[in-house]
Amino acid sequence: MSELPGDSIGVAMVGHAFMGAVHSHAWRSVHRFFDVPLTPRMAVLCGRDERRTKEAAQRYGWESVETDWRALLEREDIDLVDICTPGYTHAEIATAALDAGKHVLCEKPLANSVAEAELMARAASRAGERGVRSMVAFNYRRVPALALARRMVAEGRLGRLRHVRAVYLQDWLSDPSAPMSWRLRREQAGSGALGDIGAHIVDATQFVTGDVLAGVTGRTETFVDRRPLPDGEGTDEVTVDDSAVFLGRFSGGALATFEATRYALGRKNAMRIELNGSRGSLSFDFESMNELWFYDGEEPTGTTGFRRILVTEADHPYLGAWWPPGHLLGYEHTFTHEIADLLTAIGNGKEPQPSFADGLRVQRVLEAVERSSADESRWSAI
Ligand code: SOE
Repeated sequence: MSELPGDSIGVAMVGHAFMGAVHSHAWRSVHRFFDVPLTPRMAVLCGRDERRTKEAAQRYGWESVETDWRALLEREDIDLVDICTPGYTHAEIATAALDAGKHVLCEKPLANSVAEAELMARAASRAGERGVRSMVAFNYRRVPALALARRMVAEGRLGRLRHVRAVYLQDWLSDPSAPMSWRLRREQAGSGALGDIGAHIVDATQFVTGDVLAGVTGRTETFVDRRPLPDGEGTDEVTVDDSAVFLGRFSGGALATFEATRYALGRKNAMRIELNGSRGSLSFDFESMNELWFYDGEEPTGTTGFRRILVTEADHPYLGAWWPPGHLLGYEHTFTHEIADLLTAIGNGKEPQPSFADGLRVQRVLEAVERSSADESRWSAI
């Protein structure tokens, strides 16, 4: 690791599409709003195409570019590698970076298979013994309303959890003529809606409940199995799921239902979670991400009802760093929070959360859903 002056940390980011843009925004602003022990230096952006990478570096504020991620591992001025590339590249880059002594932040899902995630978790644990840290980027944990929900569950405000209901609804594939992309190829994305957005609700429900899924059963479906290539020259096969629906049981006894789809017309990024406990219920929808709805079952029946908590008070999670009450936060802030937590953990010599071991656990859930879906004998025909 480099001998950077004072408290700075040299960051390299691999990939500069949607996630690269949003991570860049967070790296640029985190230390201006949060008292983090390390100040990021946006040292290098890495991408395969030199011209496009240079353009992106200039736009997002990176000092230099590389076109081969292996070069990052040789650079003394790089302390941390942020992986914002498709899933099939995660295992190779992350394990090499950790072995080279670089901290790693890796986009979700951690990998494309349990086998890859196991390799990564092992590399993370080896690296951890040398003080080299790793984290998987499940950003929805850093939505203040969901962090507040976790706090309320832990304080017992919901009592004993009975039901967990989680959906993640998008609609960008509803049109059968929407073009092919890497997200629709198993060898690149691992799975479809299941891994891309189902992984978020698995992580977020485990985070909010403070519990883990003990078992699942489910079905995945591909509604449109061929799509036009982006250049209009022919079509290609879709090899991932379009939609996944599954049931789960938490180790604490709560029953859970999950739905992840890219075919819910009109729902753009509706990540919704509802919890029902013996004392109360909570309800959250990312499309209104500054709100958390709480039903307190212990209030007198005449006046009880779901009430909206506007999660913008200074004592709500992360809010102290931002604007006065009522001035809303957005999607990008979740990444700033994620990186603030990461830098705080690294600076304080702690393991950041969620760890690669947590990412592996999510991967096991995804693979269990696929296993169950592939097994016709678990489907009761009518
Ligand atoms: C696309 O489905 C996507 O960008 C996901 O990959 C992200 O993780 C999610 O936050 C928004 O939707």
